[in-house]
Amino acid sequence: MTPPRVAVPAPEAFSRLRHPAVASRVGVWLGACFAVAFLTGIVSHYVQSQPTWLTLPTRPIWLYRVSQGLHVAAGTAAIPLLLVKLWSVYHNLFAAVPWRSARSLVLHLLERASIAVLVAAAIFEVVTGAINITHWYPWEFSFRATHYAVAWIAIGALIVHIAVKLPTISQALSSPIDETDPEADPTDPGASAPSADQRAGLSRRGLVRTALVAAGAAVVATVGSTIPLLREVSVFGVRSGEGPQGVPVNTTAEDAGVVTAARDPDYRLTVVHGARSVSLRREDLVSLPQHTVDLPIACVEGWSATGTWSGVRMRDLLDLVQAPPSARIHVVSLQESGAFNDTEMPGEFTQDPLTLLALFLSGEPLDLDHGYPARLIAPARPGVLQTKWVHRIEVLR
Ligand SMILES: Nc1nc2c(c(=O)[nH]1)N[C@H]1C(S)=C(S)[C@@H](COP(=O)(O)O)O[C@H]1N2
Ligand SMILES: [Mo]
Repeated sequence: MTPPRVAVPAPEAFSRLRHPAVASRVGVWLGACFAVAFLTGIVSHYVQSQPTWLTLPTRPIWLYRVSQGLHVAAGTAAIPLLLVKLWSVYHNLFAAVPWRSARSLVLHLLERASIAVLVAAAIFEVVTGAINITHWYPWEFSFRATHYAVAWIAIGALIVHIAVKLPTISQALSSPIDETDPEADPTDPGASAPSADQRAGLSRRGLVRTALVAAGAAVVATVGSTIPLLREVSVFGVRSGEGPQGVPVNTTAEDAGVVTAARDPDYRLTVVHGARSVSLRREDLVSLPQHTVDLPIACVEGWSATGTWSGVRMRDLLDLVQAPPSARIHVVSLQESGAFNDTEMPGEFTQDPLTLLALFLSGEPLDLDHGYPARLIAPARPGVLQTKWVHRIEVLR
């Protein structure tokens, strides 16, 4: 009697796909995404923490825009790849541990423990990153410190994993992906000549291609927040690219609770250097020499947009209080609470002729949501440090 033909793949078709040939190929791409995300993550961490021992580059002006765009794109691509990778190997986690000797038992358990750490860390990074780019902070812990610490755990566990699996990986990568030679791996049901059902189903090559297409599609669907040309196709981009004066808004003046203070006619910018200090109204700032620069706001969340900013050079303001060359400063916002209401700016940025205390965007006075009466704008810096509603600048040394 001929068995009935069914459209669903037979179970052995799945076991044929859950194979090192798939796991290693998807793993190579996933590893590449993790490497890019790790390196650009280190960049972002230091650019934000600005340790005094490190001189940060101020050129090219798009440095942070590109590096953080890559970070978010690599993390996004990693999501479908991680799912396919886990699907192709998870049965191994529950397989019985072969009992040969105490030593082999310990080695097996150690290997599984390291994979458990890798999987947990990888899922944590991808999930917290994805939640962060939607600008939703549902946790108590500091996102940046935790995401950074777990990245080291993930990359360490990844290196151990690659080292342990190297023989399997190199064997899998050097054999044809859809191997049908029974000699190749006698324990592999897919290694025997494929049945009609198996041939009709998805091949391993097809699965790897599908995973890569899904990763590419995920990137294209989100990266438009950074690349204006792709904005139209980026249906899941977290920022539409729209906002007052053509630049998206991260925190509005209302959210920051600064509407009254920012509109107050008694607003003064105070610049302090030791015992010296000057107090300037917005009109005073406008009557100082004005400069215009094209610089991007490049948010850590991956979106970015270029604005044409005009205002006073930071260096000119610091000269008013005779600050030394390349002085490090502390910048304070009218905003009273929140993590972004004050920032430090190292000397390489305060000295840079492109660093402005901006008063205008696209030739109009700054929108209240973009930081009216005055906001920082500097090259190659993350958006989070481009403080809005500035009212005090202190020279640190
Ligand atoms: N005072 C203050 N400044 C701030 C913020 C803030 O919340 N408060 N957000 C920062 C972040 S995270 C970004 S990305 C930019 C966004 O600037 P925009 O809203 O003008 O685009 O402002 C930065 N400056
Ligand atoms: Mo941001």
